[in-house]
Amino acid sequence: MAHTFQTDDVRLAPIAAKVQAGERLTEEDALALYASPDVLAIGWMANFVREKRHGNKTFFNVNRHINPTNVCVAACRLCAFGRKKDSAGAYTMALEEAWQAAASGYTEAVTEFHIVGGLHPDLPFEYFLDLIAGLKQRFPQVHLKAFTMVEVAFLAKRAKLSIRQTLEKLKLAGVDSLPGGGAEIFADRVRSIICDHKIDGAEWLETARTAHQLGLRSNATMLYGHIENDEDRVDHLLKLRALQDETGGFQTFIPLAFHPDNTPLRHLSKTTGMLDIKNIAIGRLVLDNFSHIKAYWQMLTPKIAQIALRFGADDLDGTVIEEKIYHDAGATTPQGLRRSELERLIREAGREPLERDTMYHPVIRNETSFTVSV
Ligand code: V47
Repeated sequence: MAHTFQTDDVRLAPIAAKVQAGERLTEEDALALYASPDVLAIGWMANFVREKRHGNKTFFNVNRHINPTNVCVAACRLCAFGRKKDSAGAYTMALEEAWQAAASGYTEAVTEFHIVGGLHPDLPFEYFLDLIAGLKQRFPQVHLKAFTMVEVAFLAKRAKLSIRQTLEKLKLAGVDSLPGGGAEIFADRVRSIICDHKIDGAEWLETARTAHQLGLRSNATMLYGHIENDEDRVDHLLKLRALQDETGGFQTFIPLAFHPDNTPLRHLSKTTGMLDIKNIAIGRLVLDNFSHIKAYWQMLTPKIAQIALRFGADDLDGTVIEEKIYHDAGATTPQGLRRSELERLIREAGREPLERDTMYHPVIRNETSFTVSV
């Protein structure tokens, strides 16, 4: 690292000493980081950790999002994607349609399908099992990262199964890992306002714990920039860190910037660059037991995500191809980025692009084929 640590903020010097000594940060440290405007000093520390773990390596993948339905019994105030069954714009893909969506524009390059959707009141559990089994049959080499903890808990209730049984059946059908959505902010006070119909924070964590016990790895998200405060964010991070100590099952932490447009919270302001960068950096610093911090370019914009690569992030997510959840909420980012565009963003940040599969194995490509090194 070329630069030395500098700050005028007296709260940060002892934290920097801990970071350099590889010591775990406390709740008070995390609150001091959020309270400080010295984003360069915070970024220095996060970059120190990031480079110690990954050097210049920056990960991305070639993936496609599939959202089989936007019909949702929950009416979360944070969401612009969900629709009631009979309302305008509601859709539910027939299985054939979902498989076709997966195939549309499909090339051998795709290594992951990211599959999430609404909590549909009528679709039987078998629909989801068949959806997954059909995808596995048609695209056996593609990793299926499917269903948030919230969807799993909902499917369990609908099928009158335990969370464990539900996850076992999903795994048997072909689910390879779980995405990190639905975590939002764990604090009840916030959850009761932004997503009161969802499982609570403790249930989200318990579902993740069960998934990890069954050998299914998952990601974890945190939605920021709405009505939460610093204490809520720190509480969220510490709960994730505690579960990771126990299971080691989380792969990546993804701070998600709230997009208010077209949601019942549309009166709130959009997040700022400072808040975006601080959440990446503080996530990197507090979650010392997470391997990866993802700057999800769809949410942050490619420009902020690129800067984040020098503030703690080591992953940009992927090509995505077709995104609905944030675009319904007013995101103006492109629907997808080409592999070459992701590589350019990474190279121009002075980093080394490394295509990965979902499990962070390197993907080696030549003109006509690819192999995943395991
Ligand atoms: O859980 C919903 C969020 C999440 C809005 O695991 C919103 O690799 C902003 O979790 N503004 C789903 N955010 C997306 C998600 C995700 C994305 C990329 C990669 C991975 C991964 C996971 O999107 C939801 C919720 O927190 N969300 N509505 C909104 N208006």
